[in-house]
Formats: sequence, structure tokens, C-alpha cells
Amino acid sequence: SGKEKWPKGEEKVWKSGMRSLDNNVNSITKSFVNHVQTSLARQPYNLDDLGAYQAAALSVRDNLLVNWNETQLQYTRKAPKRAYYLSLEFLMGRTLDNALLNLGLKDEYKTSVKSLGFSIEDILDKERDAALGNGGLGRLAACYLDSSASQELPVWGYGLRYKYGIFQQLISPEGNQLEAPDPWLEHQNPWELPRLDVTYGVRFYGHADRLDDGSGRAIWAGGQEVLAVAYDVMIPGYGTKTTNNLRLWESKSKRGFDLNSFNAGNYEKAVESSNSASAITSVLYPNDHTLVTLNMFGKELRLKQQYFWTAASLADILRRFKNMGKPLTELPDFVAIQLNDTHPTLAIPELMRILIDEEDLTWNAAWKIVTNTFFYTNHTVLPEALEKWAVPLVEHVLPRHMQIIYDIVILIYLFLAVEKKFPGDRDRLARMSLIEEGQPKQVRMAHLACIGSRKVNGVAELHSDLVRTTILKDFVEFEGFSKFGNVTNGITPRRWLDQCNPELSALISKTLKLQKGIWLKDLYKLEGLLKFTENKTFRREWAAIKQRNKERLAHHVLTTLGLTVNTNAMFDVQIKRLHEYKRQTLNILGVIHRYLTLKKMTPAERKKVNSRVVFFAGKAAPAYYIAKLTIRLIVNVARIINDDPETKDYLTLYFLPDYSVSLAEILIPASDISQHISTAGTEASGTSNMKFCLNGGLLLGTVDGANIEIAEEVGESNVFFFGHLTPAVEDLRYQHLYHPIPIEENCPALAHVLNQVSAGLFGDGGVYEPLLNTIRQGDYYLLSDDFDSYIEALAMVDDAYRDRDEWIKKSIRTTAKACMGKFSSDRAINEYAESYWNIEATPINGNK
Ligand code: T68
Repeated sequence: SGKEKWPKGEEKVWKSGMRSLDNNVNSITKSFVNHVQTSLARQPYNLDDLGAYQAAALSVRDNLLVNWNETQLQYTRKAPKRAYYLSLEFLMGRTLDNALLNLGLKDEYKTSVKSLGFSIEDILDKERDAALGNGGLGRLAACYLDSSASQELPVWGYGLRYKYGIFQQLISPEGNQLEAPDPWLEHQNPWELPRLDVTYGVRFYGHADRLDDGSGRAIWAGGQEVLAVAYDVMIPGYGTKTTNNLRLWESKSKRGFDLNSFNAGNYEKAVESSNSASAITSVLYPNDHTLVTLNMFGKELRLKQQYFWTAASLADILRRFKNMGKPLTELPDFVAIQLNDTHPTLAIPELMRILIDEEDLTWNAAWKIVTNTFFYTNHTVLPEALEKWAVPLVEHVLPRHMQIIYDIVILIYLFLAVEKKFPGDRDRLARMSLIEEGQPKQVRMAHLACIGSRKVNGVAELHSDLVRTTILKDFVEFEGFSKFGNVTNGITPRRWLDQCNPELSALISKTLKLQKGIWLKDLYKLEGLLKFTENKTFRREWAAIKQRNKERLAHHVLTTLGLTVNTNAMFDVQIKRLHEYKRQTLNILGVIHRYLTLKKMTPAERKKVNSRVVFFAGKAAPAYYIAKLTIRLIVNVARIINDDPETKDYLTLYFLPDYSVSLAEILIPASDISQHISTAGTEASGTSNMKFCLNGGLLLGTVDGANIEIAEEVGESNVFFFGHLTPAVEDLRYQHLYHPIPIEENCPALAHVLNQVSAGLFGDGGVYEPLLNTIRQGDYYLLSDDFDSYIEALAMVDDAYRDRDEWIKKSIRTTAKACMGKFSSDRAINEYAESYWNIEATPINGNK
């Protein structure tokens, strides 16, 4: 391209003042000290590890900002089609270590801070997690951002800047989960850039009046107007200059406080509107699979969060698009918007509103643009997790959007399409409608997301099949199969291997004789490890690293909980949100079964038993009573078992409080076996299963979600499967409901375990009755049907572990084959880019 005119002053002078990117230890040290002096206003005399972390972070941030700026400039100039990932959650974890890795500056910083009297490990450990998410869905969004930047794809994330992330979990002396706030912004956050000049007004309530000129337009006015303020988070790619953006919105009052009330001396009233505005982004909702436990106020605020975020994001996207000077009909050629679950679905009627009411497009023209711009990912088929909003609530908060939703119902469903294709099929119309009849009527967000999107996908093969054959079956028949696809989830190998398991990463580089820069971007290269399974030295090194990771975890448990862990035992790990469908209860009942079996043995018999340490971690939604009871049971079982002198050498268990991304980074590399044991057909994909595999941990799981595809890659001999398959689940549930067999007959072993809990072996049995009754009555998640095969599978794990050499081989194969290429988020994001968004890599040139 031709040389552009330098915009201001003398180019030479500008360039001489620009930050140099030839990062060496000297320039890093200078920048570090400079930040200590001027950004932090501190002295070497009083600089603690936290201060050193801040100085290091600020200096790394300078690098990121230079690349970020260059990336955005080149995106503007080259004007490629862009994709936007709308997610209500981004579970980022810590940033400094990842930024250093991606910038390729780890060694330099290590040396620099060492010469200044600090250790890089201690500094890294001072960072708080950015925990703006509940679990898999939010962490997936974070992995996708890392991969987008690493693949040089022009992708931005849009989310909310919650003042409080996911609550901090405490465990009371009785074993109950307690929640405390997570004020993660307490210390200033070096990873965000406030853009106080990038703001949009967002309206709520008021009234929408249709114009009677036949145009279909309406005027929406009155109500409350809230300001959205942008905060930008830099997302560096691994080994590229590309530094993408994650834009998070903060809400604040448009007018500050109300001067009239203030002058009248009513200070409370004066700040009321300001409080109600800032409440919108104050806290992340901690419910991962249901909203039914929220009261009316809670629901309204959640709806406001969703609209606030989609409206601000769309306004921003449209402003950027309009700067290109193209007509709106070309929007789908330059913009793809991915809806991460149904949370941002209001973007569909919102774009309709803008196009019709503000841009004067016809309904049909607007609908065509909308349905070519959006893409929808479904993350669950659990009925209680499908979002629905009460019509009166939507009408109240977003009157214009409710009108548009009704227009979609009438135009698309009744007159134009469905009725034509399936004339007279009233049942079908009712099933497919966006509105569910009832008291009150409800808007079905999954139907709206589906009908308003170009394509729909699930997150693993089995799950995408279930989406097509269950919740969206009618839509497949209506719109054709090709709209419904699958993109199996993935994980970023940067964080989930190199950062969390540096020793294994180094061993892989050494063995493959490849720099990690190569294989971390092409995980299929790990297949090269296969031939080393027969190499004894390699196996010994592999096993030694696993052992050191176990000791690292044990050290963490000792320093945080004061408990000593037996590192000679097999480490068995289940870490994920507490939920009945994930069946932590099956695991703990299995532990009790093992304990009871051990108790019956003679000391000589016990000596032959494979020692096992079981780890649990995970949060329960604050109002999810049964899940909380499961935590209580785990904690109290641990108390008894870990203290039993007869058995404690063979079986112990730990519930590690306050599960987080950072804790996962310690737990996953230390695992010998991990459990992914959801009732078949309920776990959409799972992503920690991939993380364990990548770190040489074996899987014990059901035939569900991505477990299936992992087993396909690694071979079934390296995975331990058990339990009923998806097609059997419905029948079994029906039997439990209509022809129940007493649990004593159906599964005596489980009945015995339940009776022991009831009888008070782990403290007052009455406490656990509601939990036990979920199994005794109805058993919706089929614990009694899968218990025996679960126990058998555990025995097979024990057998396999006894042959340690063969186990290590399995471990190597798991890393080499199972997980690797396929389950990298690089593969996943490229699938989205090619088959969905139609965007291309846009390399950022210039000196890296
Ligand atoms: C998870 N979903 C799936 N939801 O359960 C998991 N939900 O199988 C899958 O691997 C993962 O998504 C990524 O696709 C969630 O994590 C939530 O966290 C959530 C949050 C709010 C509302 C509903």
C-alpha cells in the first residue's frame, strides 16, 4: 500500500519517542524500576512482592499496549471481516504468566526481577484470578480468545466488567459452603485500560409506540437511561504480534446524582438512580445451570445485565462498521457475532430494532441482515437450564423488544414459513413458538437464538446430535440439517500444558527435539511422543515429573489447609461445579463403599490394596440445596475416614475449598486419574477432561460429552468407561417413576452405603436425608443404575495402576494421542473461523 502521510508533527521525532520493543534484560529492568518509581511511587526499601508484581505487570502491559495499538490500527486499515464473541462470562484466571509466555519474555523477566531481589514465582503468585465466570462456558471463552490471537484472527470479545467475580467459597466447621464476595478489583487492575471516552447510553423501561404509517417502526422513549463505559483487556497471541481486545462494559448513571433531591437534603434519593445504574454490572450471577431460584428482583437485574451488555456491544460494533462507510446490507460481509449460549440473544431483537426504528430498513431487509450475522452455540440440553423470560417482565423492561419478538412469531411462524411448510400442524406451531403458553407466558430464548442465527452448533458430537434430535428437532425439520453443526470444544495448550506443567513441557521439547514454539502451536506434533513409550529413561522422567507435580499439590494442601497428603498414593481427582447431573454424589458414595470394604478386611488383606487419595473441588450455586448437601457429606466423610488409623494409609479424601483457574493449574498436572461421570447425555462436552489428558492423567468416565471423542483418539484401552448409554437413560427414568424397584433390590451395594450414611456413620444422618432421597425416590440421575458398573470400573483402575510401567505408558499415550491436536482450542477456533464466521487470519506485520 502507498505510503501514508504522517498525521502530526515530525515522524522522526515521534518515532524516537516510541517505546522500543527490543526487550532485553536491561530495558526490562529499566522499565520495572521506572514503574516502581513513578506509577507506584514506591522505593526499594518498602517494595514487597505485591508491589513487585504490580511493577512487573505494568511493564508487561506497556508491551501489550504497543502491540494492541498496532493490531487495532492494522485491522482498521485492512478492514477484514471480524468476529465478535459475546459472552456473559470470561473466566480468565491470572494474566502475567500467560502474557510473559505469549510475548516470549519469561526468561528475561525472570533474570531481571532476580537481579532486583525478587523471585518470579513469588511475584506470579501475588496475582488474583480474574474470575468473571462460573465454569466451563466462561473458561471456554477465555481459551478461545487465546487461540484467536494466536491464530492471528480478528476476533474481539465482549462481556461485562463485574465488580465482584464468582463468590469466594468458604467451608464452615459443619462442612457447609459459605459464600464471601470476590472484590477482585480491590488493588488496581493492570490488565485493563479504562476507555472513559467510549460510552453508550442504554435504555430500560419506558414505552414503545408503533407508528401508524405501515412501516412497522416504533418510537421507544422514557424510562431509565444508563451509561455503558468500555474497559479494554489486551489479549496477546502466542508468538505473534496480534493482540486482540476483550471489551468489558461497566454501568454507571448517566446523570450522576439527582441534583433536585440533593438540594432538598434528601441524599439517599439523590444517589438512588446512580446506585441502580451501577448495580447492573456489580456482580456475576453464580448460577450455572438454572435461574429458577432467583426472586423477581434478581431476575429483573439479570435481564437488565443481558440487555445492557448486548445493546452496548452492538452499538459499538455498528459504530465501527459504519466508519467503513459501507451500507448496512453489507454488515454480514464484515461482521460475524457469536452468541455464547442464549445469554446474549436479546442482540437479535436489538439489531432488528436498530435497523428498523433507527435506520429505516424494512422488516424483511432487517431480518435478512440479522439472520446472516448471528451464530448461536448451545451449551446444554438440560431442560431446567434453557433460558426463558416471563413475557410481562420483558414487556416491562424492554417494551419495544417484546413487540419485535411478537412480530417474529407472527411473521415467521404463522404466516410466512412454518404454516406454509406444515399447514394445519398446530401442535408443531405451539412447540416451535417463541412464546410458551402458561402463567405467565415465557419467551423461549433458545428458539429465538436459533431462528435468528445463520448457524447453530453444539459443543461435542453427541451433544450436537442431541440438540438436533431433541430441543431443536422441529427447527431441523423446518430449516434443514445443514444449519445445525458441531464444533467440539478445545483448550489452550499454552495455559493448560506449558504454564501449568513447565517440567512436562520441557521434557516434550527435549524429546521431540522441537522448540516449544513449534509444538505449542501444532499439538498434533505430540504424536511424536508415541514411539518413546518403549523408552525406559523417558518413562522414568515422565513418571518423575508426575510425582513432583503430586508433591507440588501436596505442598499446596499443606500450606493452605495444614493437611499432610500421602504422595505415594494414586491421586484421583474430580473438580467441577457441584451439580446433580455431574454426580459428585456417585463419587463420594463410591468412596464410602471403598471405606466400608476396607474396614471389613484383615490388615494383611488391606496391605494388598492400592492406596488412593481422592480430591474434590468445586462450588455450588448458593441456592442449590442438594449440591451444598453433597459438599457437606464430602467434608464429613473426609473427617471420619482421614482419621481412621485402620484405613487411612489406603484411603483419604480432601475437599479443597474455593476452586479456581489457579487451583486447577495445580490440581490437573498432579492427577493420575480424573472423574467425568455425568449421567449419559447430560454433560454437553466437558473441557477439564481434555486438560487432564494433556497432562498425562487418565480418565474414568461415562460415555458422555467429549469423553467419547477423547476415547476415540486415545483408544478405549486407555480410558475407563462405565455406565448406561444415552439411549437407555429415558427408559430408566420412566421405570424409576412408574415401576420403581426398591433400591435394596435394584442395587444392594448402594443401598447399604445409603443406610450407613442414614445411620450416622458420618454425623447426624438426618441431615443428609434430602440428598439420599433424591436417589431413593425417582433417582433422576440414575445413580442406582450405574453404581455397580462404577465400582467395577474403579477396580479396573486399581488393577491397571498396579502395573506401574504399563500405567505410565498409558499416560504417555494419553498425552500423545488422546488429547492432542484435536482438543486444542486452536483447532476449534479455526473451525469457527472457516465454517461459521468466514473470517481469515490477518497477520500483524512490523517488528515483533
Ligand atoms: C458448560 N456449561 C457445559 N454453563 O456444562 C460443559 N450456564 O459441558 C461444556 O464443556 C462447557 O459449558 C463449555 O461448552 C456451563 O459452564 C455455565 O456456566 C452457565 C452459566 C450461566 C448460565 C448457564
